Amino acid sequence: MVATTEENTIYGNDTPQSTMNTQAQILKQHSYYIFERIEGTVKDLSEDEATWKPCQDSNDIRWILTHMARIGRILIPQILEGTVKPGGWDDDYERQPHALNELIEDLSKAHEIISEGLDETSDAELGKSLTLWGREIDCKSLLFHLLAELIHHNGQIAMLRGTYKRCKDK
Ligand code: NI
Repeated sequence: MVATTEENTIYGNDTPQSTMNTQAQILKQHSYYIFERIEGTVKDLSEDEATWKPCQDSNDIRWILTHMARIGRILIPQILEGTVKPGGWDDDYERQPHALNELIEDLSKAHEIISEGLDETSDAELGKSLTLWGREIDCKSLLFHLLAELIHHNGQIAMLRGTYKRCKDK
């Protein structure tokens, strides 16, 4: 029997409020867009380029990539898994040496972990509040912030690569 419009309204949506994840899916699409941009920015990056600096006190691309890989591979998954420590981030990824290809692989793994994590995150969970550095913040705001960090640092890499190329081409 075909359900009436009235029945559809009442029973048609079998997704309970607690498992709805429309917002998480938008974040997943946004993160796809961000990681696609990053992939393009780091394509064919050489060791020489990764350690080049426009001035002595500048960060090089390797440093920025390490920072980004930590954000994508460690910090964002900690938010999705609910394992953020109230006292602050507790990993030491940035203090350990990583080969260039390892950093790029970690960013690609980060994309997978974040996509899968967002598939398993409900909108209700995104709205949950957590404590970081003694401040209350909801998961969604923290995810917005860290995804913005990735695109922000991606722009720095693009700028450094452009400057490197112009200096070498002289
Ligand atoms: Ni940063």
